Amino acid sequence: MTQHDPQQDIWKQQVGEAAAKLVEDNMIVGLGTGSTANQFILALGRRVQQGLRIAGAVSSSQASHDLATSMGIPVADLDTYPELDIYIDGADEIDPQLQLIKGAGGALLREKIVASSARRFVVIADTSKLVQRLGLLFPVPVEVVPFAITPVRKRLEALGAVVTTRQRAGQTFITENQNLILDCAFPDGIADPVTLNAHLHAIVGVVETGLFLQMAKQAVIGGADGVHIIQ
Ligand code: ABF
Repeated sequence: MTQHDPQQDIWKQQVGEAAAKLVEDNMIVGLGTGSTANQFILALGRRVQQGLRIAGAVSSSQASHDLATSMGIPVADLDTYPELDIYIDGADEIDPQLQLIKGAGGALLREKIVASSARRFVVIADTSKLVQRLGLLFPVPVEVVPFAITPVRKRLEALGAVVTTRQRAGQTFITENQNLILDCAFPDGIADPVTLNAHLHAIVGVVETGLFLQMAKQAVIGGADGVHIIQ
């Protein structure tokens, strides 16, 4: 894990504001999860209060739903809006091809569902999230059906992963979908994310992985040199 730099909070705020400017009148907007996505939601809320009229929003977590609602953003669900114009969310790692590791916050399944329902997925982050190779800083979170946890763990270990069951506050972490998360560390990083993701998905009992590949179209990155777009 990288060390927290207070400057990062300012960069997150800057990318949140830049991302909110990508939202246009009458768009249906997907809301990500995490501290960077929160800055986007706050900035979008301020724009809505100033008169931006979005058609609706869909949230990837209860926390983002609650924050958005408190800002006056009209949040509905995928039954109401099965297709979104734009999805904006953070990430844990971003490589030069805009392949991502996501899910440190535990919302990866809903994040991936909302991202895949959007015509355009924009990832937002500060420069600490940029990596040359995925997997060196963060494990890959794998969401698993509780009934299958032990056989799935063995199969993940057979793929070379160092597996930890996600805990929070001393308890086994349970996702909003009532599943568990196995964090899979790959000490040398991930040489071929596409093949790894295919192997992970082939394990029965795996619901989803935190590898978001060929999904993000654009990255809005904040750092010492200001806000940059990568695409
Ligand atoms: C979500 O929040 C997750 O997919 C990712 O794990 C995390 C990033 O959080 P933060 O912006 O707080 O670093 O986007």
